Amino acid sequence: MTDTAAPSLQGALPQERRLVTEIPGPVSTALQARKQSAVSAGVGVMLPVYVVRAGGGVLIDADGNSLIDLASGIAVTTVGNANPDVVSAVQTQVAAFTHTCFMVTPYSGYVEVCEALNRLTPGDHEKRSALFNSGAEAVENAVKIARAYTKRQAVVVLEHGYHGRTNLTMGMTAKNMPYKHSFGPFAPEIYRVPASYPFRDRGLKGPEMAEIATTRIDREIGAENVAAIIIEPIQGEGGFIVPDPGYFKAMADFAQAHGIVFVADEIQSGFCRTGDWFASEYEDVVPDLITTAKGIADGMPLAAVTGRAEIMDAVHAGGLGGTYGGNPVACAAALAAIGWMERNDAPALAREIESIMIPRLKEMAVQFPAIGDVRGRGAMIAIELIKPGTMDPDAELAGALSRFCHQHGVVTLTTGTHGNIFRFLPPLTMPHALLEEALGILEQAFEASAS
Ligand code: PLZ
Repeated sequence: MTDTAAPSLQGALPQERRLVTEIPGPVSTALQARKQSAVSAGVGVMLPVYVVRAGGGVLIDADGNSLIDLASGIAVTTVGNANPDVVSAVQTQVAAFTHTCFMVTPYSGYVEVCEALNRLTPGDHEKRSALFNSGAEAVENAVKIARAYTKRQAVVVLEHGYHGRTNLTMGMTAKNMPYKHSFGPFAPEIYRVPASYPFRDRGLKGPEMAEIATTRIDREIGAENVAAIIIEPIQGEGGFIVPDPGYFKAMADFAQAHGIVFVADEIQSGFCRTGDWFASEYEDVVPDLITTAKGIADGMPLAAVTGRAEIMDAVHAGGLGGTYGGNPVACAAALAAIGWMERNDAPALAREIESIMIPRLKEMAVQFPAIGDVRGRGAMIAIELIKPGTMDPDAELAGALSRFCHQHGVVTLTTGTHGNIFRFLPPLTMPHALLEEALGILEQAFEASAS
C-alpha cells in the first residue's frame, strides 16, 4: 500500500500513536477539573485530553501522548490540522490586519473566497456567495435568502436532519437530546418529512421514499407555500446516512418543479470530504443554494451560502451581514486550504481512505454481528451498531467501543439519532499506516466487548 499522504503534507509532528500516561493523563485531568469549575456544565467534552499540538493524523496532548485523530474536530481539519500552508497564510494576514468589517471597509480575501466558492460548487450557472461565521449562521441565512426570493415561508427538512443550535436551526434539527431539550419554543413554519435511510427503510427504494416525502409536502403544507427544502446529501449528526440512489435527485426535481429553493447543507459533507468536492455531485444534483463551513478553512471560523445569482441577489442591499462574517484571517485560511485541496487532488485522497476503510470494516462486519451496516463515502465513513439478530440500535456498545479506542489513543466519535453509529472522519493527511493501526484498535475493541 502506498502512503500517498506524503510526510511533507503532514507537518513536523512524528506520525505515531504513542501513549506515555493513561488517557486522560494527570495534566489533562487537572485541566478538566478547572474546566468543571470555570466552564458551563452545558458545554460537554467527549474526550478530556487537552490538546497542545496537532498535524497530519495525530493530536498531541498536554501529557505528551500522541493520539490518532479520526475526528478532524468534526470534519473540519480536512487538509490536516495546522496545515503549514494555512499557518503561513494566517500568519501573513494576521500581521497585516485582523479585522475591518467587510461591510465597513472591505478587503480582497472575502471576494476571492466567494469567487472560489462560485467556481468550485456544482453547476456552471452565474453564482454569488455571502460569508458568515458558523454553519448554523449559514443555514439561517440560506433560509432568509430563500424566503426573500420566493416570498414564501415554509421550510422543509428531513427526519434525522441536523442544521445547528441557534433557535431557527434547532427547530430544523431532528434530534431532541442534547440539541433541543428544554430550549423551546422553536421557530414556526418548519416541517419534517421522511429521509431515505436504506438500512431501515425495509427495502423501499430512494424514489419511493421521495414519493412519500413529497406527498407529505403536497398534503400537509402545499408545495406553493414552501420557500426551501434543505437536505444534507449525506446526513451527518443523524448517523452518516447515505440516501438510497434517486432520493436526493427526486427531492431536487420536486423543488424545481414547484419553484422551491433546493438547499444542500454541505457543511459536513463538503470540501472533498466524501471523495467529491461536494457530495451533491455524486448524483449530479445542482442545488440552488449550498451551505458550507467546517472543512472550508481548516478550523478558522468561516461559513458560506453560495448559489444562483438571481436568488442570492433577491435580498435587499444590506440585508445580509454581521460584524465578523468573512473575517480576513479566516478568508486567508480558506484560500490556503482550498489551494491545498486543488494542488493535492483532495477528493482522490478521500477516496483512498474509503478504499482502505470500507473493505476492512466489511470484514469486521462478518466477524462481529453487532455491525449491522457499513456505509459512507470518502473520508466520511460509519458503522451502525445493533443488537445481533435484531434491528435494535446498540448505543451502549458504541459507548464501550469509544471508551476502548480513546483509552488506546484513537480519537473516535459516535453519532446518530439513537447514538449507535460509530463514525470516522480522518483528516486527508492521515498516513495510511496510522489509519490501519486505528482500525486494528477498533477490532480489538470489538474483541474486548465480546469477551
Ligand atoms: N449543518 C450538516 O453537520 C455541524 C455539530 C456539533 P456549526 N455539525 C457538528 C455540535 O454538537 O454542535 C453542522 C452540520 C450540518 C450545520 C451544522 C452547524 O454548524 O458550525 O456547528 O454551527
